[in-house]
Amino acid sequence: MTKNLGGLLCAILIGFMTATPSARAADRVVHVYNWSDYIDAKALDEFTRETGIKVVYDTYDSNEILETKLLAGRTGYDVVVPSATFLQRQIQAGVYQPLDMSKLPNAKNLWPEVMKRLAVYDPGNRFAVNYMWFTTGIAFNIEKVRQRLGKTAVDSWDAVFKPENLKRVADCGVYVLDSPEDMFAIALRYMAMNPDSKKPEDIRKAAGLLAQMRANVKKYHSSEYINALANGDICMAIGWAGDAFQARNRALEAKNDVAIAYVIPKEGTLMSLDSFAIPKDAPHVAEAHAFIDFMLRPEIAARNTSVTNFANSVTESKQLLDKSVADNPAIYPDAGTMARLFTVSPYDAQTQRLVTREWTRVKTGK
Ligand code: N2P
Repeated sequence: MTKNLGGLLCAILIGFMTATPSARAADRVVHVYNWSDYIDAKALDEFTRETGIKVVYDTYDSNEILETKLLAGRTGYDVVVPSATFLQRQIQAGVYQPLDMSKLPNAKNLWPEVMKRLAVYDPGNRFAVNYMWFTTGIAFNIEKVRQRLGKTAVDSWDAVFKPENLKRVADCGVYVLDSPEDMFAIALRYMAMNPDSKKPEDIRKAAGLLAQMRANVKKYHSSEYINALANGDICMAIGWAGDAFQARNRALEAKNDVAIAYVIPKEGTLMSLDSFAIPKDAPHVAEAHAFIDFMLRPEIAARNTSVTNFANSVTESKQLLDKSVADNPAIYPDAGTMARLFTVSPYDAQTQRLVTREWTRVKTGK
């Protein structure tokens, strides 16, 4: 009896000891809100396996969606990934908490050049660390576009802004990013105006150029173009670099004879920086730091870039990448390409209202 009781107690004790760590692990969670098609899903599993922290992962495809939630507060998110201009005004609106750099030892791996560029939006790099940086350009189906534009090379924004060009490719399907910040900056640059102009008359001129595209645009959307290009449902998209290469790779995997290319037009384009930040009311601050720090490990950053084809800013990760990614100037721009890239600053409230109104008019005609 005593012996049996001892055995039972022992069994309970062993059961308790083995159950406790997993029970504790189940308690730890981090809620991440990130752009769609922007991470290696296996990195999330690995993070959970290693730290015991479960990841609740949710996605969006527009800064406006993220901002609406952040400004309403109590999102429940622990980690979000705004673009730099939005980050700046969200910092000013007080929606973020400063990062605890002592909890981010891997931040030492960040490329100083990118963090310097980010500091323009987040002085002193207090609220954010960079995740990815990239350009906005033209992704297209090589064969279908060649059939329609002939020898006209797609190396200029002329391909989309000259009505006669866009009209010729309209029948095979054109998507445009539903991202006014990108589209206004690019239109201004194409018209040889300051891409960062906040003058109402400049914004209206850019809206005029953008509005004349509407008849030839199948959809304004910021994520569906990846599959639509890969499937051959559309032949051209104004989109983000990594997404374009994901479309190319999905088509290659499907062996469907669709070949996709991406160009940074010669007139130059917008360069954007997407960064990790922690909302002020995040429920799991320690877990948020653990998550961000994990993503800053060179081998994890390299895997995220290999899968998404977006450039990360972890210096040591570049040597771990396949040469086809690391040496692709459309992913990691070389000095010559870099010189053609520009960045913009956030819209003040009044300009934002004008841009929102004009963008609706561009898309709907009303
Ligand atoms: C990922 C798009 C991220 C770039 N699909 C836009 N911030």
